[in-house]
Amino acid sequence: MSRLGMGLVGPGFIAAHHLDAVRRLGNVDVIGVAGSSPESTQRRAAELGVGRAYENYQRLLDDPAVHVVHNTTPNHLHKEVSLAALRAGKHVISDKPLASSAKESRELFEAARASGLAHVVTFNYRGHALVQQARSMIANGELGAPVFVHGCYLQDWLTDERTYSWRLDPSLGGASSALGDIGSHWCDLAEHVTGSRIVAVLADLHTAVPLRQVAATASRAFDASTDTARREVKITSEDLASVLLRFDNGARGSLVVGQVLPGHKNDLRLEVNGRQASLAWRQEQPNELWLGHHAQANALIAKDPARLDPSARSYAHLPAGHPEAWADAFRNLIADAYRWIADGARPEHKPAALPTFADGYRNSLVIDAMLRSDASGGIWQPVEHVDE
Ligand code: SOE
Repeated sequence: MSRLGMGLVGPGFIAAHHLDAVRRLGNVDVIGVAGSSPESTQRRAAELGVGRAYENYQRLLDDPAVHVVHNTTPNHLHKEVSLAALRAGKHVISDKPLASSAKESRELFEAARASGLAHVVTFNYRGHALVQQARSMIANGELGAPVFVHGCYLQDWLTDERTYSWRLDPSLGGASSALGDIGSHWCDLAEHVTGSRIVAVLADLHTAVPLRQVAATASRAFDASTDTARREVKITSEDLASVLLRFDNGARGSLVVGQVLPGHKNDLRLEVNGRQASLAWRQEQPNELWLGHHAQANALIAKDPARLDPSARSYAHLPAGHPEAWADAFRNLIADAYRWIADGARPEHKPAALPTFADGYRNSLVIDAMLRSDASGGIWQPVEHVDE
């Protein structure tokens, strides 16, 4: 198959970035989109420059021109749409978190594994060249054995109590809010970069803004609503989390997550300290990787394809001095997904950096263990092992 057709279900905020990434590939045709109502789908299809607006997602799945389904629906619809797509014989690229709960994620993982189709979850921060550089340096032993893995994912778009999102409603967003939305990215990144698994967690969760004044129309991530008519809504899911971590290689770690922290826009930071050296990467400065030493000068590695490890080089497309960022990393993930699909989607052909439903399921188990730990009043909880 030389060209592939893609269809997208859930044409909201992130959908535009899926389409942008796919359009940059060259061998993929954007066939159509399906949304929550025929009217809203028509409008979004026009805004996004997409030819077909399906009446509902089932019509999209019935279309033989669609080989790959991008599932960018709100979390509570992930399972239904991804399962239906797999049953219709379509490859699936799902937004994170994989589903609303670990139980649902498990169903998706098992269905995907049995399907022989490609299954991808958008832990897109893996797609940065310097993230791949960090991963290869650790795998090559350049840091020595990792002993401490720590960092944060901090945002401020939910600071204002007049801002509301479906992510805060457990029936739409799932059991966790900040952890599922962004803590999930950090945990995936920490495991991917270190090549080790989080096996136990101790979590303290908190809702710093327990009452919100909700406008008639919900605001999108990073936007404030301008509506004036409002009602008060009680929030039960966490907007802050502090977590201690244990990894299967014996490393210890910690993570802080928050979405109500003024000044922090999309502040994801990961630091790994090995016995010989340390490294740190920051999402808002993705073209630099900090290297820390004990008995020699510290260094900054710049994103320069000529100086990167061969496994990281293909994730950098521009020469030194030309920054690449969020959208480029997202495109790298989507490119890996379509490369895998074009190669027949066999497990042995999966690009090493590409996150699958197995990663999405394991990630749900990590978040689930954090929720259990907090509910138990602060007791360490093991993370269930997944046989992939
Ligand atoms: C909002 O918190 C959000 O858009 C997340 O949903 C994305 O996954 C993250 O990459 C950026 O922030």
